Parts: sequence; structure tokens; C-alpha cells
Amino acid sequence: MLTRHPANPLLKHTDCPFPATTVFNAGVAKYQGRYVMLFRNDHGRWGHPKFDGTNLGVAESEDGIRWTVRPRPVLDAEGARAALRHLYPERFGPGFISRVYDPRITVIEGRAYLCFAVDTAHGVCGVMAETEDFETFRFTGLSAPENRNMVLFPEKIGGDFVRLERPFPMYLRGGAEDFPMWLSRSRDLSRWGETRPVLGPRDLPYANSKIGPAAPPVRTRAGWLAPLHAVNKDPERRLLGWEPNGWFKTYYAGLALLDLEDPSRVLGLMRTPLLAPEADYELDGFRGSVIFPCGFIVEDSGEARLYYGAADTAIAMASAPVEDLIAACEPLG
Ligand code: BMA
Repeated sequence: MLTRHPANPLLKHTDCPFPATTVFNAGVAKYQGRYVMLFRNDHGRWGHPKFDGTNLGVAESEDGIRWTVRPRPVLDAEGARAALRHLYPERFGPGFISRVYDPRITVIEGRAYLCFAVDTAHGVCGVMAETEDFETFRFTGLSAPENRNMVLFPEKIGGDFVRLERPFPMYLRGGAEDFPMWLSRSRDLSRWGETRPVLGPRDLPYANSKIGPAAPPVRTRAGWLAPLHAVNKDPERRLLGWEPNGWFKTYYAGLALLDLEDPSRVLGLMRTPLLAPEADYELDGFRGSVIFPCGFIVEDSGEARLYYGAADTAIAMASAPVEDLIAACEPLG
């Protein structure tokens, strides 16, 4: 369905002017007349899954293809700890925030809003923040654990801010992953509610484990086009990767079409993956066979660009005419 850009991967660790090992899962948006990317960097020894740490870097571009990385990372666990002290005081646990990662960028009326995952002593939380310069971040909200992915829509709907989210609940499940995607609303970006499930892995014939929101949805004439990620786990099939005990999960990009007025209503869904791991940079790396989209931009020309983490190691882009994507979504049975 999508065509991979010939320059893929568009960003890799060797493009960074600071210690970087795996560079992936990047929020991408058009902001103040250019493209901006906020990416995750797990740094350590190449080929080793135990990293020294994770930070976030920023890259900028005039065309969304050739990127220049800023000289230094802009956020790490220590920065997140300081920025979150008003929401999550230190006494809640030793090493209470150990990682900030998987950023998404949403621009609403010219302002840049961010969603991150933050590992805390009490599980993974979704965090919201605002920035003007992608250098300093004002953290505005923290979800209850466990919430792994949060993605904000690019405009208010019926007077509400709206986000898709993916709780990560393990309690009472005996380790089984069957996690759907949910939607919540807020008047003020601070108090969230009216939460309801939208789509689950059982809706997707190619997924058997979990799904989640990927990149901020884009408004089209037919509905909100919402990229997602969907996981198929096969313990019989060892995939390429750096994990000593093996890696068995294939991550696909998927696509849903949501109602413009009520985005908790699914109007259409691609029954096959929007993008499946096939290129060498998608099949091999820290975790092979992973496509994890965090950025989605529809150009004025009608070209829809999906930016994604490839094999948890590099950042790539693939595109298609937006009308083809709308046509590929079939009504939910
Ligand atoms: C998910 C997240 C992503 C990652 C993916 C594949 O659960 O942790 O950050 O890209 O797994 O490893």
C-alpha cells in the first residue's frame, strides 16, 4: 500500500553528533514553516540490548527527507524527573522515573503539544507536555499507570481535546497481551474522561496480541485517518534482533478511519497491514520486524507520509496518495 522512500532509513545513529546507538520512534510534524522531528535514542554498545540510557534528540528539515540533528539531546530521564516533580514527587519510589521515550507531536492552532511514555517506579505512564522551541518542555499532565501510548488529535472535536491511548494492564491477565486502543476527551487538556474502547487486536485479522495508536490522526474528507501499530506474536518464529533470548513479535503499521464528529466510532479499517516489515532495515536491528509509526503528515499535494521506527534502530518514511488510504479502509463488520 505504501511506497518506501528510496533514501530510507532517513535517520540513523551515525547522523547524530552525540553518542547514539538506536535512533527510532520519532514524532514528526510541520511546525513554524519546517519539519521537526523528536526522536528516541537508546545509547550504549551497538549490538547489545542493555543500553546505558535513553534520551530524545531533535532533527529539523526543509523537505521532510534530509534532516539535520541538533548538537545535543534535549530531554532524558533526569530532565523528565525535574520537569515532573510537581506531578510525581520523588518520595513515590527510588529511581522513580527511569526513562522518557516514544514522543508524538501534535500541532494545534500553531502550538506544539507532546505526548510521551515515561517509565516510573509504578509502571509506564503517559505524559503530556508543551514546547515552543523543542529545547524546553513544560509537563502538563500525567496519566495513571499503565498507559503506554498517547496520541492527541490535531484539533478540538465538539469543543473537546481528544486523545487515543493504549493502557498496558497486566493485572489478572496471567501475562497475556490483549490490549485495545481507547479514546478520552478533555475540555482543558488536564482533566480527561469519557474514556471508551475504540478498536482491539481482534478487529485486525493480522494481529493477535496488542494494538495501539501510532501517530496523530489526520482530518480527511471521509473521516480521521488514524495510523496504528498492531502486534503479532509467534513463539515458534524467532526474529532477527539483539535480544539474547530471542524476539518473537512482529509490529505492523495499520490504519483506521474514524468518524469526524465522534472519533470513537470506527467507520473503516484496513484488514491487511498498511506496512509490514520487509526491507532489510526493518527486518534486522535491535528488535527486527518492527514498524512503529509515530508521525503522519498529509501534504498539500495529497501525499500521505508515514514516519516510523524501523527495527527499533532507525527512522524511515513511506508514502501513498491519501485518497488510496481512504479507499483501502473497509467498513467494520
Ligand atoms: C513497544 C514499545 C515501542 C517499541 C516496540 C517494539 O511495546 O516499547 O517503544 O518500538 O515495543 O519493541
